Amino acid sequence: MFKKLTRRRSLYLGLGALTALGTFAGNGELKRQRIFAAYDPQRDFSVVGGDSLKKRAASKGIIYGAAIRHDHLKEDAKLAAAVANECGILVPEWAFKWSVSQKPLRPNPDSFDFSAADEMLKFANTHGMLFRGHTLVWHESLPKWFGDRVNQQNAKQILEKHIKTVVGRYAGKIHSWDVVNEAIEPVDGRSDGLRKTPWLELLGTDYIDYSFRLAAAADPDAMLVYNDYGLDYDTRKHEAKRTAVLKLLEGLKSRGTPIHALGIQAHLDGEATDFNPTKLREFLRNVANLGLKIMITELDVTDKKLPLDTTVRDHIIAKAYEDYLNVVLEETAVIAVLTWGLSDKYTWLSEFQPRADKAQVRPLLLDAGMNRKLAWNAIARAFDKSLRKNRS
Ligand code: 9MR
Repeated sequence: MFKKLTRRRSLYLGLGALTALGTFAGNGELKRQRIFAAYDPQRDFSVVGGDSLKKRAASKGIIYGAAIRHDHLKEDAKLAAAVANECGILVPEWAFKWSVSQKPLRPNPDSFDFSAADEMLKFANTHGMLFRGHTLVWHESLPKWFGDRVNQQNAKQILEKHIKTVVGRYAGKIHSWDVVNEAIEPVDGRSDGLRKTPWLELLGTDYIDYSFRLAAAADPDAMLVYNDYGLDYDTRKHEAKRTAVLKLLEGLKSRGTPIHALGIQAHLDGEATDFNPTKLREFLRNVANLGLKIMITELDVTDKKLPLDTTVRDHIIAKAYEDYLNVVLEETAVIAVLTWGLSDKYTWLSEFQPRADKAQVRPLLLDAGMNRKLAWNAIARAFDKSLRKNRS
């Protein structure tokens, strides 16, 4: 799997890179070899022209966009300008969740606070962007009152009220809804692969079908998506997840449940060496054969364990983006690519996957000053190289 480090290749690496890689001393030969294999300073990440990602994607019939927090969008004019320039679709990172941080959509069982979502919809409309919803049914980001108030007697009614109210309010204005998020977890040990969640405990296995039917009734025009992570690599864990997700999708389709697309989150790892294009292609084809579209919904590449040197780090991250998207964009069922954030200034990974050396993480397309990085080039190149014709 690892490329041998030839003399020619070691010369390519140069002294700076070797010094950077030297920071890994003590972490073992295997890790060093992995980094060497991933870092090829000769790799060409050049792009032609300065067109935005949304324009490059659109010219191939693909939608590009990003997840952004409403507070960041409001407070940071430079970020807002970059989002308006690069994105053809916007998804709130927080605003549609039942409860996250200080801004709950569901402050209590009887009320809804749509202010953050409304602000983001307005921004999307002002800038001619599509708008998507994330997420209606998830085991995380539930309010504190949920545990105290929801029981087997009222769970169905509470879910129904939530979906009817939220989806109904934005009916006709939403490109797609992540109706159910992360419902599969083979590690939980159930034969159907379902994750053990409060929703499963309260409503049984029907809760997924039921949620999709409620969403379809509230907005017949929105594309309804099942969204999940851990589907990308050639590992036993990801293979089990792909198998269980396919089984779930087959079941939903066979029961006539209104589901239209799979959302593949694609939280990638810059250090991963188990990317297998054949396996990924096969999975995408299997999903497409069910008559479903595919969206890449939360793309980013963690640099948690990559060398500190930003030249080396940015190269490895860009390679991960481009290699992945080249494969994914071959599949014509893939209609959209969204990154989970746009600038390294704001990324969940700085909190969830911080670096041991405490350096700023660099998993996204723009640096903290909103300048385009190699990862931006990588994504632009993948759109440019895609052989698709604009179908719109
Ligand atoms: O990026 C999001 C982070 O700011 C929130 O604290 C967290 C909990 O709501 O969710 C993060 O987004 C997740 C997304 O909703 C679902 N897939 C995984 C994402 C990263 O954890």
